Amino acid sequence: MKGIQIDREIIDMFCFSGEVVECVPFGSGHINDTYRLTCRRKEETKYFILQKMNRNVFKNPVELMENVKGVTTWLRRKILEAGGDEERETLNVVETRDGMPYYLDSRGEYWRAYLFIERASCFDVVKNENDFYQSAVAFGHFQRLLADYPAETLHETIADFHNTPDRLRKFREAVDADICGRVAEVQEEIRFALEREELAHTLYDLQESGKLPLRVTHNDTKLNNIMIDDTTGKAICVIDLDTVMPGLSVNDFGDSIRFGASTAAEDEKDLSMVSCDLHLYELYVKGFIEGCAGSLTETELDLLPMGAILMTFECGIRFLTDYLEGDHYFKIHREGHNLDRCRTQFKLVADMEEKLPVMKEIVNKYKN
Ligand code: ADP
Ligand code: GN1
Ligand code: MG
Repeated sequence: MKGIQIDREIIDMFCFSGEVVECVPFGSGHINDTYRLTCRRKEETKYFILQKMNRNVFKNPVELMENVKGVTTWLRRKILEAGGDEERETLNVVETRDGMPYYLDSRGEYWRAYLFIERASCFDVVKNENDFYQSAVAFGHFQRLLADYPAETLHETIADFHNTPDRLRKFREAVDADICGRVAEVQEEIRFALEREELAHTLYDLQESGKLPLRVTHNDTKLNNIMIDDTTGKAICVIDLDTVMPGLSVNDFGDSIRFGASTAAEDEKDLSMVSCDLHLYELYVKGFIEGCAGSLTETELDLLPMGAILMTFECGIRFLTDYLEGDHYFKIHREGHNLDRCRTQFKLVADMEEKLPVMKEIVNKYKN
């Protein structure tokens, strides 16, 4: 086998068609270890995704895979009813030889496999603005398809995932503990975060008081969690279903803006390059509202811009917390990577705070 050598024990457990001839690291996710496998049978070549799930992040991989199985089975049915292609429009779990959706190896690691979605791509920055618009329609539509999913059957894969006040509390703890001695060099960032205590509560409090409805949401709606068809340019499949849980629609909207409407990559070092592109923002507003097809309440629509600010702020404090704690959560590829990521997020927050009135006007333009 060419490329990375994965134990035969693991490869042989899954029902791949043909002989596995190559395994290469794949994608740019921050959480799981992702590989693309090439399988050959006679003249035919087929690809699969193999992932080692991140056990540090996902404490209960069995429950997580129950969610993924439940959601993908549900989506598959809806896609078939609509005459779609169920092998390309949703993730498809490849089972193990004993019919399980994951494999627990002898080292205690959990593995899973998916059909590889061919002739489609994921992007880390917007290369073509239509891709971004299409991703908005697809994320909105995804929420719509899951609107009547039995939410009570979903496990909470990460507790308090988008509980921003709790994220701020954990951040304070990391500052107080200062286990890596990094607090002194990030005083400006710490101040930026702590000044926004009140902001951190906005959406959470509205959720608690029942003014914002809990829906089945994706919770990690960045552009590289959606596959865009290479030929049609349509966003065909929402991937990375690890955090599908009850959540807020405004957070799904907001996380997409955080990542995709930025004029620079999430880890850009030159902060002068980083701002929120209002044209991309507008395209996303239009697409998301279309994709949700009338299902959002007036309050949700009004709070879409706040979702963008808060998801960006929350992500910034998560990166900074991880930096202070020694980079144990997000994968890093260089010294200070999480700090660089935090800085782009805070730059975006400041920019969006200034642009908030215009961001609201843009929503108003599309909301009726
Ligand atoms: P992470 O949680 O680490 O972000 P993802 O599930 O998002 O892991 O996978 C990482 C990357 O792998 C994705 O951004 C995408 O590029 C690629 N990928 C994941 N699943 C598939 C699939 N079924 N077909 C093709 N590419 C995929
Ligand atoms: C992680 O898994 P990935 O790379 O798609 C993270 C998100 C963050 C994002 C920041 C389970 O997403 O919450 O917003 O990094 N996922 C998890 O890029 O923590
Ligand atoms: Mg991902």
